[in-house]
Amino acid sequence: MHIVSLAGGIGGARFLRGLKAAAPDAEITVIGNTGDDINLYGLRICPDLDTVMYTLGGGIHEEQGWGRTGETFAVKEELAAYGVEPQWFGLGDRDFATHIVRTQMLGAGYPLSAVTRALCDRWRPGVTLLPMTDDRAETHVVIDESADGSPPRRKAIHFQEWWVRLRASVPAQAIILVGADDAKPAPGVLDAIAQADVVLLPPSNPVVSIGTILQIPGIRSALEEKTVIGVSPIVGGAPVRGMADACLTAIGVETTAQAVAELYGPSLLDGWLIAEGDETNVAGIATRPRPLIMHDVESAAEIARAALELAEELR
Ligand code: FO1
Repeated sequence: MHIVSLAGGIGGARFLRGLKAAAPDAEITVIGNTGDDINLYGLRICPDLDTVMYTLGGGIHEEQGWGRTGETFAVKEELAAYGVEPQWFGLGDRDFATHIVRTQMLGAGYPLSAVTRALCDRWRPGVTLLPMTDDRAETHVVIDESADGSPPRRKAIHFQEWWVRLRASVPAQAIILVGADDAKPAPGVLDAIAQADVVLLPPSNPVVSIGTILQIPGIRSALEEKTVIGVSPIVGGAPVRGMADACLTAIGVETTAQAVAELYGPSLLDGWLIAEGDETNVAGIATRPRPLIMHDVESAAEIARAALELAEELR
C-alpha cells in the first residue's frame, strides 16, 4: 500500500512513527514542510525535515521533539562569546553537522530534495522524505513591534524569530509563505500523490506546517483527487502541543476541530479524526471520535490505524 503523509515538525513526526508501526509493509512517502527553513550563521537549517529525519531515524531529542539526543553546545557558546547573533536559536554541535553537510551540498548545486535523500542515507527513516519544494518558500510573520514606548512599527520577521524568540507572544497580523507563488512541488511529490492509496494529514500545525505545504501550487489540487484523512491537532479547544492557536487566531480561524476541518475544507478532506467529546459537522467530511493524545509509539499507531480504517471505509 502507498501512503503519502504531509508533515510539519514534532506532531507530524510522532504520528509518522506510529504510522510506521501500524503499517510496517506500506510504502510511505512524507511531504515535509520547508516554510520553517532559515539561514543562520551561513548555514541552511530545515527544522521540520530534520525533526522527521531524526525522529524516524532514532536521533531525536525525545522530550524536545527537535534537535539531536546527547547534544552539546560548544559551538553555540563560542559563537555567543564572539557576540554573533542570533543567540535565541539553540543549535547543538551534532545538529550543526547536518546543516554543514546540507549547506555544502546546496552550495555545490544539489537541490534540497537530493540533499535530503543524501542525509536520509545515513538516518534511514524508513520513509521517503521529500521537501514540499526545492524552491525557496519561507514563512514570515507580520507583527507590530513597539520598541521602548515609541508607536508600534509594522514589520515582518522570520517565523523562527516569532516562534522561538517571541514564543508567538506578539500577535501575528499576517502569516505569509514568502515565495509560494513561484515555488514548484519538489521532484517526486506529485507522482507520490498520484500513486497514493491514501493521503494522511497528521496533527501538525494547520497553518504553518500543513497550510504551507498546501500553498505550493499544484499540491492541493493533486491531493483533492485522493482519499484524504486528517487528524485534528486541536483537542478540546486547545492545541495538543505547540502554539497552533496563535497561528489559527492570526488567520481568523477558531481553535476548534470544527474550524480546522472547515479550513481544510470538504474538497480536500474526506475523513477527520477528532478527540472524543469534540464536535465536527462539515458536509462531505466523515468524522470519527478517537483518543488523539500520542503518549508513545503505540498510541500514535492506534491513531494511524484509525485513520487507515476510515480511509478504507471511504475509498
Ligand atoms: N525550538 C525552540 O523552541 N527553541 C529552539 O532553540 C529551537 C532550536 C532549533 C534548532 C534546530 C531545529 O531543527 C529546530 C529548533 N527548534 C527550536 C524547533 C523549531 O523552531 C520548530 O521545531 C519548528 O520550526 C516548528 O515546528
